Amino acid sequence: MNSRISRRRFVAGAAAASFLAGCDSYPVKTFLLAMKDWNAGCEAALFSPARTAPELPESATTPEAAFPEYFISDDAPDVPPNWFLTVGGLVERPGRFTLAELRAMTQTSMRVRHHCVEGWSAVASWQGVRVSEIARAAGLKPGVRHVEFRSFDSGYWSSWDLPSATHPQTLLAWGMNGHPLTTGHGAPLRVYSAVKLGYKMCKYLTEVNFLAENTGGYWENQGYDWFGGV
Ligand SMILES: Nc1nc2c(c(=O)[nH]1)N[C@H]1C(S)=C(S)[C@@H](COP(=O)(O)O)O[C@H]1N2
Ligand SMILES: [Mo]
Repeated sequence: MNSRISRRRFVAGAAAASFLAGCDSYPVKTFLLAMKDWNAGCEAALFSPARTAPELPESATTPEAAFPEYFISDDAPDVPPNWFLTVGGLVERPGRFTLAELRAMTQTSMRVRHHCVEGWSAVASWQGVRVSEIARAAGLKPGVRHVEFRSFDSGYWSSWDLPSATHPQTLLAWGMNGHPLTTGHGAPLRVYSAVKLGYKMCKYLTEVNFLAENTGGYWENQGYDWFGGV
């Protein structure tokens, strides 16, 4: 049985996490909010696109039934008919990609550890196309600083700094452990990255937008660290 965790439990967990972090007292909260901005700057300064996360052996793989599935919708959202990915924003060649087109591009596979802010971690391999390949295909215009990922999961989204999004271990993944994604894990396409916490990796993708501005995110706008580095 898959350990599906409902939105209610997830939100309860998030509230407990912020309580444990001491966010309930006003002076502490103000201090932490100030620290968060300071942290985001520091984390970005420490981030090196040359630094890669360790890739793990097959023996480290978590049994799939024990790899949690998170989605904010009440049920895992079904793939819309005639699904395609829209790529837009400040690009020379805005366009659409079908899954077949994405699978015809250069493919990458990596087995890494997933880190959820709620305290669990798990290991799987992920198959897909690097976001840097998509950026190359689309042709970035000057001024792109952020990449926004949008989904068909009740409006879930996340925006990233460009260096993390174009890191060699950041993929638009269609596969998990060598098979197509299940609906629970984000079918037909999700972000998977070795350099970010779970909530940054938008599942059920519909759009990738290369932007000047930071457009926040579903959890980020509720207080989770925007950079969300591992
Ligand atoms: N669209 C969408 N993407 C999402 C989420 C979500 O609720 N909806 N949850 C995030 C969180 S908090 C985590 S930990 C991972 C979980 O990925 P998994 O379900 O494959 O374990 O997806 C992330 N991406
Ligand atoms: Mo998460």
